Amino acid sequence: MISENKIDTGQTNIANIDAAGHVTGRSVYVDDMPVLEGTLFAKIFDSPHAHGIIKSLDFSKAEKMEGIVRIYSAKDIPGQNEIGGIIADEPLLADRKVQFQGQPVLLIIAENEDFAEEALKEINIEIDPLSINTDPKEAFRQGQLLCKSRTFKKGDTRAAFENCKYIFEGEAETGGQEHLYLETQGAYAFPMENDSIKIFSSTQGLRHVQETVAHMLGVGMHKIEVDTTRLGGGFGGKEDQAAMWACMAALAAWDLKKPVKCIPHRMEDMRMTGKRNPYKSDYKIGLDENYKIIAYEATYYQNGGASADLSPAILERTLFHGTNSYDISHVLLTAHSCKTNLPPNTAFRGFGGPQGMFVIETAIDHAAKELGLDASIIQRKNMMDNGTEFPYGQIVADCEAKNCWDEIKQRYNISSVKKTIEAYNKKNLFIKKGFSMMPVCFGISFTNTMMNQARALVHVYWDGSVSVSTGAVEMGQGVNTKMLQVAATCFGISMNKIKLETTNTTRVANTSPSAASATTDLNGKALLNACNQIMERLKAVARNIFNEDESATVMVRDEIVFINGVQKELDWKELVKQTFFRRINLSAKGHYATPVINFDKTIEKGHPFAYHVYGTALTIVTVDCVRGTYEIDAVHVVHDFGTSMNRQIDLGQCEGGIVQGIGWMTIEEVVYSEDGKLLSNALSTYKIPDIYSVPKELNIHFLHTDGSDMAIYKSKAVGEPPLMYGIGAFFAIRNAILSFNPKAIAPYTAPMTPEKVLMALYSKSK
Ligand code: MTE
Ligand code: LUZ
Ligand code: MOS
Repeated sequence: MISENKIDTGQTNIANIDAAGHVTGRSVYVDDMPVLEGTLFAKIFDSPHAHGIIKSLDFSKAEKMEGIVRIYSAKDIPGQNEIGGIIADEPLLADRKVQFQGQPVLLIIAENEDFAEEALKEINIEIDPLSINTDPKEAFRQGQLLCKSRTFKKGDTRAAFENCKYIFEGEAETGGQEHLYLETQGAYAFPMENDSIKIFSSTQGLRHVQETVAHMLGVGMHKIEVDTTRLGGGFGGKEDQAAMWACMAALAAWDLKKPVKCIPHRMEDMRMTGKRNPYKSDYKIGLDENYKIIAYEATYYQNGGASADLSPAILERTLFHGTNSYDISHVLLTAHSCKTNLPPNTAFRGFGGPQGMFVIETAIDHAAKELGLDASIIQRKNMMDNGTEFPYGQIVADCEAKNCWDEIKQRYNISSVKKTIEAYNKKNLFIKKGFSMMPVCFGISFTNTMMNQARALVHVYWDGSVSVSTGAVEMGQGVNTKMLQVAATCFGISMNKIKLETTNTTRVANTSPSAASATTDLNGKALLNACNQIMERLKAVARNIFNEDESATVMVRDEIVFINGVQKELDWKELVKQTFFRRINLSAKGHYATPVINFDKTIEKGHPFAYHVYGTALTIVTVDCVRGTYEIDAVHVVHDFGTSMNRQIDLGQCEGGIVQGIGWMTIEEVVYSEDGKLLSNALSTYKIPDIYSVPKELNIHFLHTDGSDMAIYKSKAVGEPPLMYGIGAFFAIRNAILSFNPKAIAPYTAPMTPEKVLMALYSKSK
């Protein structure tokens, strides 16, 4: 007997279908598309000041220059001059006021980019300066908030602190992070018949691009078609912020009836787009004599930049992950989204979760240092388990937190790691090692329940080949490969019979962005739904051909039809043909909406997540105490993948996420001057991890679990959670510093750059 089709172990090692294209340079990005004759090029004139009133703006000379077709300002926008996704507070082109350096003011359309760049030099802007602030706590003091502040509350912290033996308070700070996707932002817009526009956009969120362009032009969404082949990385930076470039290209294409390309150079991209939200936070933690955390309070000051963008949603996820993997009875978390004169900060892998987790890890580390313990003692003692209630009301189920931690402990023997490090540090005066443990619990689902839906469109052509469209955007995370696996498994056919189409708003409408690590779950389940519909029709035809009744089980394996487990003289191709001859629909639209989830913002309680992903990382580092430089010796992880449907891709996501997280915590430093100018504005001044900075040893172990039925094929979401293992690097380095200089002043301020390490090594507290 052959059983129902499910992803079997033989199918979990399928290579990413994009691998060959990527390494041979054949993969197509927006800028690789053949350029249509008559195409014009867009450049943006952006504000040189971070805050002020535009007194005068003179582009009369620029307009007359060679190759310049037109220059657009705010007043030339036919519909709304508005690109804000959650809150309408962000103009496409600055009108009267500028609020950050890099804010678009004018759109220049030229016959080529060189002409446009020459024209940029001839634009004169005069700005009456207003006061500039780049600090979130200062913004809070001035009452400059982007949205309503939020509070998550569980128990009664005030009363609980009365009963705590130990109470510690302090501050924590995390920096920004530049997305540095290999492919910069970009869009290529074509005027089409009947006043419609087709846009090829490098976006994670096609619906947002479609909607924003439609509003900007003052037309219905049906007039705007958005198409995305793949992204050269998004990491959250193209969840909302792709819309601006599409609007620029579409505005000119609409007006001039010519194709228009708008793709910024790297430095323009870095200057004009937002980054991961930096946070400043205050915490207070209370423990009893057994080191059980009784109460925890945190106040987060999120640096939102000049407009809300996705910051209100990011703020929410900070609250959701404020207690990470810990079971704490009394919790009070308050979060403020602060308006500053920086580019609007935005989604970045983890989406506020890492920022929240850093604060609780800081509080625990602080307590441990004061109590003369290893942080790991407090971490393990307070680990959540089934039945624990999150501060937002969801009850922990299928908890793997302790399992991951304990498996790390068993595999690597934490106490012997500790002893080895102590012995090493005793022997070596100017080289010190340190280690840390970093548990992670990350909720899967968009925190906005409404967004947890997806659709897919499947055509089976009558020669047996298949076309699959979903709302998922491939950005390197391998979602297309996983989509092919879903369709191939459901149909019982080879993956090379299936074509994964571009993501397109006319085939799959109203998509949620490819984000929140939920792309594969949502689109995979919608796709499975579509494939199952077609499969049911095919099965009925097979029964009909062999005169079987309803009770006969039909399946296709390796393109051969089986009835009641017995192989038949009928293959997939013939079955499809017979179905078509009977005039039965070989296409289907699938839909999926995550069941169970809900959240009531009025009481800040509910069950927002379909499930959680768990894991623990053990990080070991070596610090050169003469130079302040460091190396990550090892990161050992036990991660809960559920039942991975593609181990290669999932491992890649884990490794990439960890290295990106380590980068955020160590060497990546977004620096603005006091007047709001981005100083780390190029690859020469902003350092991301390279092959030399990755951990020398990186071991990722698959936790043995059953997975969750809420995940596609029980294969849990993997995109974001591993990034947070990188937080361990901060604490491991800090520990190494303290073993060199126990009196070091080493604030909980990330990133822990070599410069800061050096300062700390030779600092001295009283
Ligand atoms: N991996 C690559 N290679 N490139 C990316 O841009 N984005 C990350 C993660 N992994 C990203 C990536 C982010 S921010 C998210 S939310 C998820 O992938 C999105 O894809 P998923 O929902 O399919 O996991
Ligand atoms: N985007 C979003 C996200 O709109 N909502 C989310 O909850 C989310 N989570 C992670 C990443 N992007
Ligand atoms: Mo990822 S921050 O959800 O794009």
